[in-house]
Amino acid sequence: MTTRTVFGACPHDCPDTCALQITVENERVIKVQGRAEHPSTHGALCTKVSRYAERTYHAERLLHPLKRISGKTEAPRFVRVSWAEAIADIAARLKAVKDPQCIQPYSYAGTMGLIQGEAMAGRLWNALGAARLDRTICASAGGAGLAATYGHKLGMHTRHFAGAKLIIIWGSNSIASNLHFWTYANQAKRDGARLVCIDPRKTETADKCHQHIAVLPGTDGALALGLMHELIKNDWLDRDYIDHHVDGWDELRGKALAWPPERVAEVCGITADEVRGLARDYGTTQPAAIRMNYGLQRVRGGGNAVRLIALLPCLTGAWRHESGGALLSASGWNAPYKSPNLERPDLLAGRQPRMVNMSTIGDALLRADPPIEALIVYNSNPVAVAPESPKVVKGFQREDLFTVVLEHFMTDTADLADYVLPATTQLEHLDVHTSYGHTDVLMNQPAVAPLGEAKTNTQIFRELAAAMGLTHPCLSETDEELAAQAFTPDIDLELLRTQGWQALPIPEAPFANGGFRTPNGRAQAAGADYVPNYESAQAAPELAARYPLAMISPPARNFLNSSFVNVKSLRDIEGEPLIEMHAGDAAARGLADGTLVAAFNDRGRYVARLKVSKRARPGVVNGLGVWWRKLGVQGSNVNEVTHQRLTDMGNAPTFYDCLVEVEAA
Ligand SMILES: Nc1nc2c(c(=O)[nH]1)N[C@H]1C(S)=C(S)[C@@H](COP(=O)(O)OP(=O)(O)OC[C@H]3O[C@@H](n4cnc5c(=O)[nH]c(N)nc54)[C@H](O)[C@@H]3O)O[C@H]1N2
Ligand SMILES: Nc1nc2c(c(=O)[nH]1)N[C@H]1C(S)=C(S)[C@@H](COP(=O)(O)OP(=O)(O)OC[C@H]3O[C@@H](n4cnc5c(=O)[nH]c(N)nc54)[C@H](O)[C@@H]3O)O[C@H]1N2
Ligand code: SF4
Ligand SMILES: [Mo]
Repeated sequence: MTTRTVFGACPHDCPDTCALQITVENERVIKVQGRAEHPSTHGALCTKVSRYAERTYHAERLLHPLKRISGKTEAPRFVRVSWAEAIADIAARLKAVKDPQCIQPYSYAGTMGLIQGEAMAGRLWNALGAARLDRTICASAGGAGLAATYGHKLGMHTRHFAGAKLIIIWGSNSIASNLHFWTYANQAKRDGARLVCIDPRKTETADKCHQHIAVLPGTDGALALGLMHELIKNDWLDRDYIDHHVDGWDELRGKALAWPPERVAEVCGITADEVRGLARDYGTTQPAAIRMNYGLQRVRGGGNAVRLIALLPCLTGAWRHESGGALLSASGWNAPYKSPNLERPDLLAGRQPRMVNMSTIGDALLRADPPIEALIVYNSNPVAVAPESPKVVKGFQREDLFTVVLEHFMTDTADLADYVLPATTQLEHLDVHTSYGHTDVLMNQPAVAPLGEAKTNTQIFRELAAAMGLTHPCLSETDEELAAQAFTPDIDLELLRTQGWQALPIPEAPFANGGFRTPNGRAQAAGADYVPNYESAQAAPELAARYPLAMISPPARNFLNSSFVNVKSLRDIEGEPLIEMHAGDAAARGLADGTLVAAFNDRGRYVARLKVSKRARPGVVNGLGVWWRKLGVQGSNVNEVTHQRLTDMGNAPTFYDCLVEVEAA
């Protein structure tokens, strides 16, 4: 028996980017663990990725190319074909598309790796002049909000949350989605810090905080303005910090003064005392740290909400402390170390192909002019995760659309493909990673050979490029060669190979003396304001009368977006698709716990099991996501009811800005 250990990195869309220790016995992975030596991983993985071997060796793993033999609206039937046949046919089909802009790539963060992500794919699309994809589905509203305020996506060190005396966890179910941050928050709690959670849902994280403030979805901007109102009225401001490091304060001050606690309470669905109490805590405790997550920016005013919250530590001078300030994303810290040329934008040779927003892929497939003729999907499951899925499905069902899906499993999206190509998992390929939670760079070494006939994304794109007659030498570079070009010379690849990660040098208290990454170094407050939800009693009273319940669809703890839904041991923990509802709302509708119900609106119907639960506040239902439609009830998932309208900044989706009614199914 031979046993060896391989160093890896978790590929998932999660701020923690854990360092993995993979045990291989007789060329089979038998264990995936967190590395004890890596400071932020400290030997612990979440439940999901502890099951990564189960996912990789899953009986339903795709192991050879498949070609569709049924119509797009019929039950999907595929036959096995050889790689040679698949590549030749796909290349011919893509070459037959006259305007290359009608070839549409669609990818997101199935893997966050720079190599299996866009390194080779981007080269192929640039060489072809294929349409570009605006990758907005997750974080671009908050990203734009941070950039408008601080000049870049920058924030506190995660580990310094351990030294805070007050931590506000704002729009984040950290225990489920940012476990390694929670370890630091918990350490602060043991050392006497007060923890406050702001979330419409009473999450497992809210359970562990001293206080939970259950705002209505999309009202965080109003709450932030109300806190500012109290900071001003009680003179809890750091005037010196504001004078030296904030632009636009007079304007913001005027807006905040229009938000006394009573007005905030009414808009946010909380009490005026909750606003006053939180303002007192925040105004009188140092160091105070705010952990935002992307949950709060999936609404119409998401960008502005992030702006207003990001300004709070500028008003109290919390940034003066290494354990004070705010964190939404740390990715701006590693951006200077990434090579801008990895995807070879020079291959575009001056062309500017059209850009399609991934968040409105339903409309794009049905309405783009000229139409999308070919769609290549990798690292994503849009039929399950994109908003307003009735339209997404309809778009994918177009008989004149040629769709190729690179996948590990037969997902809802793969079901609608013309070709399904088997891709390798993180245990079978090389990659390099940055993180948006911590600031280390990591390498993932392949632990075992590809399973079956699976190929890396990069290899599939190399073969397609060659079959299409594209001869630029950069289109045949190996994964090792790509990894060597991913970063600036400050990153030591040898260290990544031997140690597995490299920590980047980041200032401990980055904005203690201002120095934001805006042109004049000052945080920018001008223009930030509260924007109500599209679908709210305030903005759409007639709609709210018909559909009185706000629905949010945050991630289920044991899934990662739609990944792992097909891993039985994890699906067994989640049970079945649930809609959580407050007892009062259930009684008003005569609905009993455990009933099969439908959440519906003009767009669609999502069928799930009703859970009457203290986790739901009055007026808000929680449809935990994101199930595969075909593993859900009656082939539906929560995106049946979401819509395609975009956020105020960053062109992002507004998944949590969604009104429904619920009835027995
Ligand atoms: N287990 C698990 N971990 C994950 C993921 C997963 O699917 N499962 N997804 C990963 C991804 S892709 C991302 S982007 C990250 C972050 O992903 P996020 O989507 O930010 O996930 P959460 O941390 O669950 O935070 C969302 C929280 O915001 C709350 N929320 C919803 N609407 C509002 C609102 O209007 N205001 C406020 N204050 N709160 C609101 C929800 O109830 C939920 O508890 O997590 C990653 N980690
Ligand atoms: N209603 C609602 N919808 C949501 C959200 C929500 O909170 N509510 N969250 C949104 C968010 S934050 C995000 S980030 C998106 C996420 O949406 P996606 O990025 O589409 O994420 P996943 O659903 O995890 O799908 C990723 C797919 O990539 C595949 N994959 C993984 N690694 C590889 C690889 O190396 N090669 C190939 N070819 N495939 C691979 C996986 O098998 C998986 O099927 O969903 C969004 N959708
Ligand atoms: S906590 Fe996040 S980074 Fe760590 S193993 Fe789980 S999904 Fe991966
Ligand atoms: Mo995300």
